[in-house]
Amino acid sequence: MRTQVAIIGAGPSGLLLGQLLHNHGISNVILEQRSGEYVLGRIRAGVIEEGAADLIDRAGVGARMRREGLVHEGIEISFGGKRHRIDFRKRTGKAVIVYGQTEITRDLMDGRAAAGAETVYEAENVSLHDIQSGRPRVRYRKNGTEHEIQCDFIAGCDGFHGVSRQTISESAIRTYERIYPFGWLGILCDTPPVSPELIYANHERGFALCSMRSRNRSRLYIQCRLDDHIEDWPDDRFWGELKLRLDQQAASRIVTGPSIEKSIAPLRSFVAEPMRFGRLLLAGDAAHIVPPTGAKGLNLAASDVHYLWQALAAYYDEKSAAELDGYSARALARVWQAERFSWWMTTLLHRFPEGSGFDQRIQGAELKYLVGSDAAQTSLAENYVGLPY
Ligand code: RFL
Ligand code: PHB
Repeated sequence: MRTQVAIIGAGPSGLLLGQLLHNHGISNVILEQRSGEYVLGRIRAGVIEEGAADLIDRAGVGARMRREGLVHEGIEISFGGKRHRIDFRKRTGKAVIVYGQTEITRDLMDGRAAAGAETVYEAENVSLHDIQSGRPRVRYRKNGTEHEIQCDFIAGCDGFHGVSRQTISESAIRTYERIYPFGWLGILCDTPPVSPELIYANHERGFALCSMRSRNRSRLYIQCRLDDHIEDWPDDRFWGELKLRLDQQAASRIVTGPSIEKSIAPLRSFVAEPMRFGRLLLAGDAAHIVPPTGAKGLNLAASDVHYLWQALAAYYDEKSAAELDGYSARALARVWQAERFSWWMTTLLHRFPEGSGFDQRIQGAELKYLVGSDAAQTSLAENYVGLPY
């Protein structure tokens, strides 16, 4: 089989890139190792920046997000028993949309099916070949038969554990990493949100986040130990712990119910440089990871895809490789801004097990500065709603 761009991975990066390329007349095939159902079963991001929302519109699949997504014009930061609102609209003129990654993925899948573009689910043993040549190839196995795709470019959109980045020789890639000494325990629950806006709580027992998916579905997280297991956290214990970490008013508004999903995620910052190796271009979690505190992972995947599809369009429309040559540097400049913000939010809001009294006093001072300073609130707001592409 031959196509112009072979895309590895049908997460948000791969599906969004595929749709934008397809709409522009650039042929592509997506290879995904899991089933479509499995991909839709992963509960992940919930906050969409305006830039990412515009790109989803541009891909032609934004109608449901615009209809059902909740526009949020601020967040609340809770510490010392009080909540403080950061007003995005006032500080930046912008807002974010709360709409689940699962729903975006579903909309992109539906769009792709309607467009008649090919996705191979349950593709096994995907391997990349000749990425430094002008004629790269991808091989995979499906239902016991070996297949090969010849293409002009390979887009590695296969997440942190994918095969694309691992194909690159170690001497050609440089990685930067921080692993945080805690995780997030998250539950999804069909109960109304604690508050109309997201609450990010700093508490001596650890961080907590009250988020949502809709007016009757809550997504809640608490900081947990890295060696905690799901079985250690029956629903009652989760609700009890969340209550302790919120201010009294928010705690009194919690409506408990059985969890419909529960998972533990470790927190990590990671960047691989560069993001291009010959004819292989990395995008999204395949190239970088942020801790979820800044709600940036999915949004960074979208900005990578924005730069990448424009570069590929310029290559095919104008026979110019200049934008492709600049892809890695352009994408990484924005990646590092989001890495900094996500690291800062994580450091500001979590309890570090090894943290000294000095560290805690500095954290307290930073929180007080934030809620007392217009400049500090503007800085948080402009990063949270998303820096320009
Ligand atoms: P994905 O979503 O991991 O998709 C990669 C796809 O590639 C497939 N794959 C392969 N396919 C073929 N062959 C192989 N060898 C393959 N190896 C892997 C995988 O099956 C998968 O389908 O990466 P992508 O598309 O780059 O998207 C990135 C986002 O999913 C991620 O950044 C966000 O979910 C991060 N994130 C959040 N981001 C936000 O912007 N806002 C948030 O509020 C937010 N909250 C979160 C999050 C991530 C979380 N976890 C658990 C990681 C909250 C959590 C808890
Ligand atoms: C979520 O709703 O899953 C969510 C929201 C904000 C974050 C992280 C996760 O910072």
